[in-house]
Amino acid sequence: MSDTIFSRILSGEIPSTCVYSDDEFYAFRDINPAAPTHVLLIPRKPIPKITDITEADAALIGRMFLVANKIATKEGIAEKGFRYVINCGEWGGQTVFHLHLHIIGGRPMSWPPG
Ligand code: DGP
Repeated sequence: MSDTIFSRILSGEIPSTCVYSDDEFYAFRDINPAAPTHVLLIPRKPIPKITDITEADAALIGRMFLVANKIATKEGIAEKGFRYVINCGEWGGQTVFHLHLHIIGGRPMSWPPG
């Protein structure tokens, strides 16, 4: 279940550009950036999809957004505005089944997404 590209990034087997790391989370630059800033923030806990979280994960997910806000500020995108995206499942465009938050900014974002 935890054998995804991101578990291999977490183990160091696949190299990545680290943006943030602590005992619960890791953040790195997306290999295929959708904007000048595109960071992926993942919990070290291998939760496949956002719909798999339970009550036991509530505080973890809260802390994930606190970390994301710190990253957005450090990346210099918080003031102008940016976008958080969590894709869920096939129709949601999820390709890697290890929960991840896209932190995307550095240019104006269009809405709705395609
Ligand atoms: P999603 O479609 O929401 O599952 O997003 C997966 C993202 O992961 C996608 O934007 C590309 C990125 N990605 C896939 N493989 C790698 C990799 O090996 N390294 C890095 N840095 N990013 C990857």
